[in-house]
Amino acid sequence: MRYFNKKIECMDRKELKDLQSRRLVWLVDYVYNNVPAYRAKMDAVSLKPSHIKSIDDIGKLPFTAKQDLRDNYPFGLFAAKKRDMVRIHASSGTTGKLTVAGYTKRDLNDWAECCARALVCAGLDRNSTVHVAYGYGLFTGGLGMHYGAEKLGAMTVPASGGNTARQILLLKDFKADAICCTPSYILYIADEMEKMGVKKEELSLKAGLFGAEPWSDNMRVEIENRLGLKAYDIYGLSEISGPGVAVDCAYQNGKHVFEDLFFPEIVDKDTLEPKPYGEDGELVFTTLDKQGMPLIRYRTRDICSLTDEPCKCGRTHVRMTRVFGRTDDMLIIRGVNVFPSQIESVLMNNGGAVEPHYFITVDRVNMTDTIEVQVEVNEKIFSDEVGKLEDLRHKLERDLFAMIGINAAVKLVSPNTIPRSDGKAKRVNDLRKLT
Ligand code: DLL
Repeated sequence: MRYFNKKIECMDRKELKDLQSRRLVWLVDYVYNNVPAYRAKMDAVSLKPSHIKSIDDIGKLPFTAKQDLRDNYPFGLFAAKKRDMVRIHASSGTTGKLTVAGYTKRDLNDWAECCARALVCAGLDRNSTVHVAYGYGLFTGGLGMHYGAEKLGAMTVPASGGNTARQILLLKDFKADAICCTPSYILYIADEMEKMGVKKEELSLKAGLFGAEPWSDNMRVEIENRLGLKAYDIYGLSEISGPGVAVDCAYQNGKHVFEDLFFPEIVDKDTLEPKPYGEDGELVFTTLDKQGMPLIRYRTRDICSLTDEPCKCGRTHVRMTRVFGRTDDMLIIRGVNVFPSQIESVLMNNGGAVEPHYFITVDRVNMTDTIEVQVEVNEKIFSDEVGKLEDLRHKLERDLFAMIGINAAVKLVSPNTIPRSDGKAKRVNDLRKLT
């Protein structure tokens, strides 16, 4: 097994805990003295930096939420001096202002290391060619993976998103060993390859690092089959750094969280009480070594669980499951909580009859919530007789009812009708919010 930083990635857990403790003690003192908003939060609960002696004290610290970033927009949570900040990123949320993140040189170095570790997890090394098709710009995907690939010493292709025909040409001609993009974009690339008559064997892809949006194990199988590569899940968020907070290893059995830098907790999304490993809840991160914009107990809104079961790869850092929903993309339809990921898993469990391209519309008609799921049918089924399509539609409606407990109308649409994205896919339109 190969690692980018074996000493850290395979560190004995007791030693890792000591490292986390030392870093947390530093961090709390640092933010207390450099970020007025943190000082105010701590003062409000009469907490002094000296009260934090080890990582076990983390529960004493107040949470940080997206609203804190908005309230301190744009630079109010920066802890380092302006002259030491060297990079800004930002992500657009569903509501209002951008969420801004700022980095010092050391932060960029740590982040690049995380992405380099991730690439090694996916089996790459300095002899590899890495094609980065995440967007470059304020979004962290492109530049994050780019600097990671360079740090690894791989030949890096800064393709960015868009112009899919050219991407395919570059993949073919430069013989990239790996591609980094969203899971929805790689499927789009696969569709375009089919149209252009390019076979997967004409490319040299062995690995893909896919993330920035939720995806499922069924989607993994589809991607691996269509592209002939091994698909790794990579997780991250701009507030914490960007891609490379956690990543699958060769065993693809949960993403290792780089715990020397990001301390993960799972809390109950309503009571905010910490939950033990193995239980689902909201993922919370503390950045243990960041200078530019350190965050304490940042509520990601992502729902998943953690495990500290040993992993066969030898890495000792805990693993997180797939993100199976966000507290803020959970739809409440006729009082029932529904996650788009549940709908996706039903659609993808139909033996390949439908494509992983779907769009959910929620509306309110005569005071009652309605939900419609449009999904693309594969070419073969679409050209079959109408009776079969009707059977499929009824089956999907029954399966959806069994999964989510409410009736959803399914509309089968012809291949390639649902708009594709070269970045994060938009899959839900909740028209109720507009009224
Ligand atoms: O999406 C960073 C990133 C870029 C991660 C490239 C991986 C690859 P944001 O735009 O700030 O940052 O969005 C962060 O995206 O809170 C999750 O809800 C979601 N997300 C990111 N990775 C995954 C993943 C980047 N692997 C938000 N699975 C996060 C599920 C993911 N959701």
